[in-house]
Amino acid sequence: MNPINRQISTLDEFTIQSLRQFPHATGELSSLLRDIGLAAKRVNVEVNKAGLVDILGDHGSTNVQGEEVKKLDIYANNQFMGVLQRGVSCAGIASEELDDYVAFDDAVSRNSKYICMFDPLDGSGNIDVNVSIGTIFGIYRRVTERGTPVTKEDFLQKGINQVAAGYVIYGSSTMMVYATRRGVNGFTLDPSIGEFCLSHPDIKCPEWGKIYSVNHGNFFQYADGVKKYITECQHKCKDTGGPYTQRYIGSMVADVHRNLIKGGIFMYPGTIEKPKGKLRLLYECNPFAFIVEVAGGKSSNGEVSILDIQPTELHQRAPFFVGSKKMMEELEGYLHPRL
Ligand code: AHM
Ligand code: MG
Repeated sequence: MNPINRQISTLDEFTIQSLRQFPHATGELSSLLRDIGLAAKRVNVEVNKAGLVDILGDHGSTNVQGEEVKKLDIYANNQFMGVLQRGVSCAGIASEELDDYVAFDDAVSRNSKYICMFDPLDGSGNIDVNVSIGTIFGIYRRVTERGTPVTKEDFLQKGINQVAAGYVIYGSSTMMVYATRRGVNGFTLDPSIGEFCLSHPDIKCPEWGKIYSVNHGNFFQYADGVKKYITECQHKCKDTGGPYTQRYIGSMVADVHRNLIKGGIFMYPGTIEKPKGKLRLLYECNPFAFIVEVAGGKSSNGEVSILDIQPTELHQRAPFFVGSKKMMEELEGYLHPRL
């Protein structure tokens, strides 16, 4: 086909097209995903000129709206919270950047069906060195009555209850990837039209991969089973008989995105100092566990699927293992050896 005639769906077209298959759908989820896409585009503009911030204005200076120049993760948090609050589908949010959840308290929001939890700018420590960073989000149907303000109960849901989850990667190109129970699809931002366009339809995580991603600096702090598995990764690979390849960017969005596409395993285990590891269950682990499981992979905290953990606190942490199904099963063999 002549490339000029090729039709590429934008994120909006794709979500509306998906709606047509469900005549009873209200369009609220599509509208929420569009809001997230809009916030992502705004954050992308700022992330792309992050290196210029000190040149354009030091902290303490003001921007064109007369507001103080804020750290990018606060900026990102405010963008995501703002579009969701102004939208018509979200009754409240919880964010890695905020101490408590926020119940949107206007009549439209109180009537909305969904809540959203997000890490507005994951890996933000990497901004200064121009390494890819990202946004992570999980969307749930509220469990309290519509028409009332959301409560903590709406946020302390198991990951398995997610209706959709996704991430935005601000990388060599900017992509938004989201999953619903029906599949995982990836959209690349076309800067010439300012739209996310479907570039990676129906993503499946390969059953096997050759990549393992873990912070080796913590090796001696890990449990014996994890150490044994990492050592095994250094010795064998199912396909080639050689060792697996180690890749660790230190930006989970970039690490898990690569492993989702190419096949691989990502691990952030508990350590002696921090038995629950570093990553937040609600904002980081649950969305990625959902995306990778929908794509055919597996997730675990070392005991059960991440998606089966009943949260008790908004900011609780969990050891996190996620990736290709067979590699995860291989890992589980080391964590729970049969006697
Ligand atoms: P953040 O939410 O403060 O940005 O931290 C999360 C990030 C992940 O993206 C990444 O996988 C991890 O921290 C890296 O941590 P470490 O440097 O301990 O390996
Ligand atoms: Mg984070």
